[in-house]
Amino acid sequence: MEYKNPLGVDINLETGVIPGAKKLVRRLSDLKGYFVDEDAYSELLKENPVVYEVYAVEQEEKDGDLNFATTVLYPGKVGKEFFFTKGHYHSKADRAEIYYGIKGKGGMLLQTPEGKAEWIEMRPGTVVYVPPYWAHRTVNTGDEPFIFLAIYPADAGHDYGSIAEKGFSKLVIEENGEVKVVDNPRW
Ligand code: M6P
Ligand code: ZN
Repeated sequence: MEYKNPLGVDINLETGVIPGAKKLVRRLSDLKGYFVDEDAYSELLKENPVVYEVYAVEQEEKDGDLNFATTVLYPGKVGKEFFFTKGHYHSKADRAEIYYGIKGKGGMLLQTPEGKAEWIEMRPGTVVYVPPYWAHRTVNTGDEPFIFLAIYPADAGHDYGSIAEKGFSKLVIEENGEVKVVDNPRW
């Protein structure tokens, strides 16, 4: 039997960086078609800000193993819509996931394939259980980076397809200085 080595790493709780992790950067240009207000998207694309960064420690895609990753989701809006992660189902759709809020303010939109949506607010210390089959997207509703940890099965995979095409049935927007979860007119 070959055993893998255990690993302990310290997440920087201010920056979200995991030393030695693989870093992925998503800019606004990587989120083409994701935001409802296309004019606001084109305008902000001139600056093409970083929307989020992911620091991932991933294993081979094998049943039984676990991956973990932090995400640093920057504050910002496209029109009224707050910055968000792409959002995905798992390629193995029955795989669950756990999120843990580290810094900043935001929440998670979850959705079943039939379009039933849920919004869960997240603060430092909030644990969110993502059940099997639910798509999930995080949203930064604050004015500082929203940082959280995710732990997910190594064989879960990411299925971006239907979210990239249709989005979620709900949008998270700012209206009159308030955070609102409203129906997506394009759904
Ligand atoms: C979390 C995890 C990752 C995911 C990342 C960004 O860290 O769920 O698996 O990649 O968020 O989300 P997305 O892949 O939807 O852009
Ligand atoms: Zn996931």
